[in-house]
Amino acid sequence: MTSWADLGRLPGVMGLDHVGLAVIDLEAAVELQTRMLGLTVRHRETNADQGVTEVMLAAPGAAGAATQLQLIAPLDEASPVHRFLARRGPGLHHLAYRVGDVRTASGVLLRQGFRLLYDAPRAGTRGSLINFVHPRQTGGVLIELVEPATPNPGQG
Ligand code: V0V
Ligand code: CO
Repeated sequence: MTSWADLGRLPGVMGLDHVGLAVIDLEAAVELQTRMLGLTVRHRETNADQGVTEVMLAAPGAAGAATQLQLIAPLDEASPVHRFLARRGPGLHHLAYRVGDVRTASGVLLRQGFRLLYDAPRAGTRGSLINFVHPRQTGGVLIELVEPATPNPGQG
């Protein structure tokens, strides 16, 4: 259990917000996830700043803040996801942990000696604020911190 002494030295993770998969063919990936697992599309968005087009899916009937699947395809060759696909092929790209306040969480991680990719949080899905820790510092998995814009990010 988290003790009071831990508050302020932990980033305040509330849950696994989403798992990001890098894909080449977005619609084929959506079709696979819906046909194979029955996941349903919750949201679609293009994020030019991140260089991706994305689709968020979740289990049907899952509660509002349920963990989602984020399928991401590169917008162009400058996209970090394009580099990822060229190097490693399609697959697990990042784990996104939901936090109450991404600036606070980032500060805590900085004090622990981690480097955040951005000096200030950037715009993520549905008006969220996001930042990342490089996979080199985390055992090979890109870690995203996400502060949702709304309290029930998976709904609708
Ligand atoms: C690169 N590497 C990875 C990786 N990307 N390893 C695991 N998971 C990944 N996603 C490895 C790569 O294979 C090399 O390993 C090493 O890191 C190279 O590091 P690098 O030279 O810094 O590589 P780059 O230039 O590919 O950049 C990696 C970073 C880049 C993480 C800096 O992908 C980035 O800026 N990511 C943050 C933005 C992003 O990913 N956006 C898309 C998601 P070896 O060869 O050294 O062993 S957008 C999103 O999630 C949104 C909008 C949202 O949720 O709201
Ligand atoms: Co993400």
